[in-house]
Amino acid sequence: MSKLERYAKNPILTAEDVPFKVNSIFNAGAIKFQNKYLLLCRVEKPSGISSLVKAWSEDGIHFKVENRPVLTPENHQGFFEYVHWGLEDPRITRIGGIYYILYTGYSANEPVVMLAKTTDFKAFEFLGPITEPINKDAVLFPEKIDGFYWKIDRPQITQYEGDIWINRSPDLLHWGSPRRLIARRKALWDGDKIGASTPPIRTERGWLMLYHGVRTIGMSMIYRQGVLLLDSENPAKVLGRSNEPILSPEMPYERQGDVPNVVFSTGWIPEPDGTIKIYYSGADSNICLATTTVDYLLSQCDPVEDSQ
Ligand code: BMA
Repeated sequence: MSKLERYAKNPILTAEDVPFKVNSIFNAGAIKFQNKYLLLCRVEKPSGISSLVKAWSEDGIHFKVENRPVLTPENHQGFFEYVHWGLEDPRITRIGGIYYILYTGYSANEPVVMLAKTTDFKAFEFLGPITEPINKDAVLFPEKIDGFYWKIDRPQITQYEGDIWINRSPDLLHWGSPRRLIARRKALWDGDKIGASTPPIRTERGWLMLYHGVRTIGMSMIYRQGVLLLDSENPAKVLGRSNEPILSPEMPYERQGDVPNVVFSTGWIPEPDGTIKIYYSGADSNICLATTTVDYLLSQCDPVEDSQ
């Protein structure tokens, strides 16, 4: 395979596949757990408030959604005030035997990044907000680098503007040494807002991850996916960035839905043969699959100028 291919029968999950009443299912974190593919999906209830539900698969394509959400605003005792309007857009990172979930807590306090951890995806420990508002689209690196945990997130200047930042922590709770990782590129596909999409994976050339870029045209905000390559030893150093998106809304299920013209990924699963399954959502209304190779994504990373 030389490039990225959408699964022919996309979308792989829609609201009709959810065994309880929802408006939509989208933006799933993804991981392999006990030899199965696990998606932790955002489900928006008819009320408009989102929770997170698990969906399981043997082959990474055909998923069965569980009967009820596993993470809800109501089960966030002690932290309800940060999530009472919903839990959104989970990203999963495994460090050793522990699975960490970074997700958006939405409330009257505006969006913050929340952290929870689990070893079995049944019992979860809530560690609460790990940023101030407004911040979202956070991903955690899967190992310590230079003695620290590292995360990437997106503090927002306004509702419509924000760059991607990186910071580090000795304990996953206290974060510091923030650096701006990459900025928006005015007039390009990622000119108005950017954010981390998938947790970084280690490759022979550095840390590889997907990010999303937004370009606003008239009333329309178009969300696309690009790639970033970061230095293995110093992830605050950017080695590569795609000048063109690797995935753009083209298909009807990406163009039409609750938010038109959106492709948005929050999870991917690398396979031992060098292929990688990218789970993404079209138009905030479904879950889709695209497959590519790590080599192809690396080939899409263009050299960067210091000013980026
Ligand atoms: C982002 C987040 C995502 C959403 C995307 C596209 O800002 O709110 O949850 O999928 O916009 O609408």
